[in-house]
Amino acid sequence: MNLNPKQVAAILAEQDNITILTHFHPDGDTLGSALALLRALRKMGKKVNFVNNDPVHRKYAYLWKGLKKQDFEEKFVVAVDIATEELLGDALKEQYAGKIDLSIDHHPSNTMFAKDTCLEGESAAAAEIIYYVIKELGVEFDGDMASCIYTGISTDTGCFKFRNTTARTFYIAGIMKELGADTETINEVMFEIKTRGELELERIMLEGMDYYFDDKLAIAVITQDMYKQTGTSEDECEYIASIPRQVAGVYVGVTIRERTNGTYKASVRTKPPIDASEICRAFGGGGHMNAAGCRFDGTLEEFKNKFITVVGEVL
Ligand SMILES: [Mn+2]
Repeated sequence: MNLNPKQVAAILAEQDNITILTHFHPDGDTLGSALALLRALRKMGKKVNFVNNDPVHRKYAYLWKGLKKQDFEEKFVVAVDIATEELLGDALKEQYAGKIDLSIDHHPSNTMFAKDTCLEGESAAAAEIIYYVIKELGVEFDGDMASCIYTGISTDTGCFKFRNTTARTFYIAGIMKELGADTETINEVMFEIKTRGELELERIMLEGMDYYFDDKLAIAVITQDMYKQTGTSEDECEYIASIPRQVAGVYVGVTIRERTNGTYKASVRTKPPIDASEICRAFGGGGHMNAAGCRFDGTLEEFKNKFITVVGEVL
């Protein structure tokens, strides 16, 4: 059964000693959702921590400003913005697979891995659902919570540019602004400022970008060597996946990244009517209509060629 935010709030109200899990290579939505919920539950007097599989970029530090890790014996585990147990990352998967009590998510590809799930596939961000959960919990919003929700919503919509943005997205963002979300700083940190290294990485990536099918498909590659060369790292450069699709005429933008273990992953961004999650399913991945991802264990050439085949079939 798919729970609604009211039912989620009723379950959470009964629980204590809660751990909130984020997805691997945490982004603004999984972190913003986790921290908004954590702050709300702590306001109710509950003991709550959040856990990440990977290091988190320092630009997100304001999300947990003023919070300390609490000491308790964990009794209830919540996953936010996580479609499959694979996406927990290796360490968290090892520890929590099969033991997650509640999943709050907006990926239509959610595999229903948790005991209870609240899945709203039409939400632009998991943070939209978290907003309604907190409202149902009856906790009063403060500026920090509003900033957390706003971060989730703005990052998953590319600052309200992507097609997942709905009237409800703007509505909730408006309420967050009114409740004290620091939208100016968040927008600047998330969408405006880049380091010289990041710009240099973009330059090298664009130089090597290849086009196929009359420029309808663009494939860019980022290697570990390129991170080294520019002094950047993967968690700093999330936004880069949206660049290939920015090209006029491109319907499918693929950004392939080499992982530290030598395997590859790809972010796929599409324009309508092309379904990014359908493309990624051919690789065992998934996601949303216009943004999805997958991993691959073979060589870079094999990965590229398979994309050319799969995308050729849907174009
Ligand atoms: Mn999300």
